[in-house]
Amino acid sequence: MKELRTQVVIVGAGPAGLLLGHLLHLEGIDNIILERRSREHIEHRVRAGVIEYGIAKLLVESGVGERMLRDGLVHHGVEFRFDRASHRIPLSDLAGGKPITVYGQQEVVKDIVAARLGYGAPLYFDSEVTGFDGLTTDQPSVDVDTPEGKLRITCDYVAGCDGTLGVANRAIPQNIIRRYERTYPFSWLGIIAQAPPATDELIYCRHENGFALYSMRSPEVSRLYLGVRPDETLDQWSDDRIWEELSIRLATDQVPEIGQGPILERGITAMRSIVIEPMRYGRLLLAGDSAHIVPPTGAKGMNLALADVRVLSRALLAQLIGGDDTLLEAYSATCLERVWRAEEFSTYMTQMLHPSYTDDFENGVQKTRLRQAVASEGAATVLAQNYVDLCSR
Ligand code: RFL
Ligand code: PHB
Repeated sequence: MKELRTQVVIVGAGPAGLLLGHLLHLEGIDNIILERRSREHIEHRVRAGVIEYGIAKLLVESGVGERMLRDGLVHHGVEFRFDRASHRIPLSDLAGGKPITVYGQQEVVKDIVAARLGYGAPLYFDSEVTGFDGLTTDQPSVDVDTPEGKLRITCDYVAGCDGTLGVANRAIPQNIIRRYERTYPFSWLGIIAQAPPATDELIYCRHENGFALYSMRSPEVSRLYLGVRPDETLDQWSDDRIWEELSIRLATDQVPEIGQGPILERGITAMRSIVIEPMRYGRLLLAGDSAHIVPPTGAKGMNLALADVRVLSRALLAQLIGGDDTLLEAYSATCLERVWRAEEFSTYMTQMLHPSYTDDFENGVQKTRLRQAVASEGAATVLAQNYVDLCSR
């Protein structure tokens, strides 16, 4: 078995692992990133699209935001549709002038991979972490299956950035971990379509048939979602049925119909909330989806993942360069305070926009919340500030 040593082993090359590796590299801390899948796979995995103001700033300030500044779509407002009417929330006006940027997660991934390969820091693809040893000692080690054979890496710290289904959160003993979980009675069917976006801003829509979301990736490509029942499968949704349902749900009395085009990609995602406490076990630190999941309605998952590693990189720097443990000791609590705010906001958005198929009382409450969100300046301001920059602190 081949053996290596580094300061920080990072499990997973999603947004969290890649940005952590990059921030540590900028501070001169050696790290190795291990990714189970291929480069091709992670660079084409279509997921998030909305980048908060402070997170966009973080990417720019760390030198990986150039293409996002050029190709990202800067939005100052968002639309809510219900009862065939359209209402605009002027996000930037209500949130101190700050905009959001619409830029695909896989583009963020490509930008950080390119930077890392450019300066030659280690990033192993097709390399799966299979286990850990000594997590509560000061010399933990990580076992990896690589295409060249087995590898053991000893290090000072391990960062578990390997998503919900990874190995890191499962390495924390059951009697230490507390897991909070909620599932929702619907999923999202998402498509990417070769169709110019019909509007300049995202549209969140509540219709009696279910939720719909109109988003985009570029002036030629739209990203759309339909709320569906959790047991529905892709083979029940032909292209024609998807477009028909989108136009029914998104129809209003004021604006033209949405544009259609060939569907390039499709997928169904279940909606869940998960929080794992604490986000640390000895020398293992969890970040991103390995520690928490939010339903996508608030557009917070990638933002939270990147906000975690901003905190974690500073804490590791203080420990490894300055010998100061204070930030690392506070890491879990610092992140969890924000994570719970994001869970609250994502729950609020999810519950307000997905009609219940069984509970009409719930539907009455939802509609009242939606009306408040667009008619009350107080409610709209809270929504805008959470949507645009929840991860600033
Ligand atoms: P990731 O991106 O899942 O990356 C984890 C990586 O770890 C690898 N891995 C391993 N590698 C080595 N050894 C092992 N044993 C391993 N086990 C796993 C995996 O292959 C993977 O590459 O987690 P990370 O970095 O924490 O990033 C989190 C985000 O990906 C996620 O929160 C967002 O995509 C959520 N999300 C959204 N977030 C937003 O901020 N804004 C949005 O608009 C938004 N929209 C969305 C979303 C997620 C969606 N889906 C499909 C879940 C829309 C959707 C539809
Ligand atoms: C997206 O563009 O993929 C997107 C936008 C807003 C969300 C979720 C996903 O809330």
